Amino acid sequence: MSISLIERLETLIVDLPTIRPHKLAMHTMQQQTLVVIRLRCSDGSEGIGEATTIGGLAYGYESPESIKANIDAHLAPALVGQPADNINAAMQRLDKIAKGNTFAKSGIESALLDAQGKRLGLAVSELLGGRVRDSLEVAWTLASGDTARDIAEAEHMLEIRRHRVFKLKIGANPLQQDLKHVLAIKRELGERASVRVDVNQHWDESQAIHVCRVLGDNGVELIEQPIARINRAGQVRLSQRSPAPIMADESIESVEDAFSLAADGAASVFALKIAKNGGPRAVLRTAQIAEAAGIALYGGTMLEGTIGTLASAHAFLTLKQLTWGTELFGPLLLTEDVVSEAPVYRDFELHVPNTPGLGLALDEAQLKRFARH
Ligand code: MUC
Ligand code: MG
Repeated sequence: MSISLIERLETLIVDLPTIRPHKLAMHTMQQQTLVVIRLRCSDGSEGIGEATTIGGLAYGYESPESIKANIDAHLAPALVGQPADNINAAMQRLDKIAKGNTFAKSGIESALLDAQGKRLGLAVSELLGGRVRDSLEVAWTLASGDTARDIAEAEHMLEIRRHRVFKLKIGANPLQQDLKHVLAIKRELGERASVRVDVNQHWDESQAIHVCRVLGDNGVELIEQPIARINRAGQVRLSQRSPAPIMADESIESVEDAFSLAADGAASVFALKIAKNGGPRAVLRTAQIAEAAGIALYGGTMLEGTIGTLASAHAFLTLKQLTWGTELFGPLLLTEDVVSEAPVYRDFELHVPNTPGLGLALDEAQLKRFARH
């Protein structure tokens, strides 16, 4: 007999300001929008989760508004009255009534884990089998849209020892302009930093074959999702020919995608994102596929705030290998957040406390201030 039942699942859309516009190939973010999920249980425990995407519907198939609507109308009613402490049963129930919707499911799975962790007095990483590290290297994304400003930003991050790995968002500009931008930054930072690029699917194979070679030959260490996710054969060919490893990001929209990518040999690195897999437990299934296939791992982000960032971090703390580190910098892109304590970034790493659940508390006043009405 379960001692705790799910009583209510509440969703709240929160709009938060960012430190500067964040330019991606498909969208320029002027703010970030989170869907905060509160899971109330009959034993009085509460779980917090977050479901966050980028640019409304510009990045993925779920928007903050559709996430909220689908949880309110379909996912929450399926869970009310169910045991709160059986996460397998709850998530299997959601998979039965809802196809896809991995962002919404990820927020709910995070909330279930947070509540269970608080109930048992265990950190989520311990619930997931145990952490093998306490901190994670965190890359920073240079995406101001201006080369000189990006260089100044990188120099500042090196100086304050917050980041020494930089991901450059490219793909929106003509190829030669993007190349000039990346090579100028790499030349300036030299061996002091690792420079990588994320193209967000904006090249075609004929462009990518040439540019990946130039980037790799000039010290760019990793190339993320250069071509469209649907061009699987092209990605296989590119992976074989590029001197720098190709990382799959948009190509992975489910654990099943991860399996077929691995089977096809379409990437030598996977970006792990809880939102694209359906939660911190689901993302570990993708990690296991990668490990079995000899594919390296990177801890990705959908630029979540602190809740989603910590939910990701707890999963990544348990991994055997995380060769390419993480990019869990979402909270640092925000000037405001809805939790009472900011996460700790120090000496190039995010340090994750080993306290019950996700290890955070909501700031009710901030939640009220930034909630969309
Ligand atoms: C993406 O495509 O990887 C992650 C970091 C960042 O700046 O954008 C995201 C999305
Ligand atoms: Mg990406």
